Amino acid sequence: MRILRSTLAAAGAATIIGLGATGAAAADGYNATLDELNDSGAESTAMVTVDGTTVRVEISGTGFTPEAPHAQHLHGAADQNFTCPTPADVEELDEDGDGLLNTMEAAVMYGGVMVSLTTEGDTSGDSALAVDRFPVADSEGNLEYSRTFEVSQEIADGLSNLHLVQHGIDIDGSGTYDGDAVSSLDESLPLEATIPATCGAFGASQSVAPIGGVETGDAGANTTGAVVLGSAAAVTAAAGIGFAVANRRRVQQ
Ligand SMILES: [Cu+2]
Repeated sequence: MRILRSTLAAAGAATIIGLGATGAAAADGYNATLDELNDSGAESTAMVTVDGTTVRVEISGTGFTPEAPHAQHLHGAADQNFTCPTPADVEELDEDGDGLLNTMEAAVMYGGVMVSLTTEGDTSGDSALAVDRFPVADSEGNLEYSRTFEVSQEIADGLSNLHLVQHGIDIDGSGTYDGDAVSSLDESLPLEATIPATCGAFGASQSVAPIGGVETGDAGANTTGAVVLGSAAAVTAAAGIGFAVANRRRVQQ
C-alpha cells in the first residue's frame, strides 16, 4: 500500500520538482519547521526522508547556543497525537511556574524520545543522553546536521506522527550551560543543558528521490572538543529525558 502510493505519486512529483528520478520507487519525504521554545531565539528547518526502514534526516538551524552540544530527538509515538507546545500552552504546562517549559513539562505534550539524532553510533532512545554524539553549534550559533540511518519498521511507519525537538539554551548568556536552575531530569545538572530550544512537526508527505540515489554517508555534524569538555553534566542530563517521560506516563496511567 505504502509503496503503491509512493510510486503513483512519484510520477507526477518527479516531473514537477525535477528530482531526476532514476526509475526506482520514490521515497516519502516530510518537511518540518522547528519554532523556538522558551524564547530560545533558535529555529530550524528539517527534511526527513523515509525509504523502507532507512531514514535520512537533514537539519539546518540558527540562533543556538554557540559551541555547545544540542541534544536532538524525534519525540512522540506512532499511534498517539503528541504535538509541539506553543507559547499559549506554557501557562498550562508550566507546573513549577518559572515561565519556562523544562523537559518534563514539555514532554507531556511532545512525548518521549523515539529516536536520538546522534552524529554517529546508536540512534535509539538509549542514546537520548549521548551528548558527546550530538551536533555542536558553530561559533555563530548555526547548527547543521545530516545523517542516514536505520529505524524499526514501527518507527518508519509512524514517522510522520513524530516531532523534532532540539535542546539546550544558554538562558543567562554566560556562554555555557550553567546557572542555579536545575534540570527537571537530574538536580545535579543545569536546566540550560536539557531545556527544549525548538520543536517542529512534520508536514504532509511528499514524494522525493530515493535515499539510495543521493549521498548516504554519515556526514554528521562536527563534534569538537567543546562537547567533551563541557558536557559531562549534559550527557547525564539528556539520559534522563526518556526516563522522565516514562515515569510521567506511568503516573498518568
Ligand atoms: Cu528531545
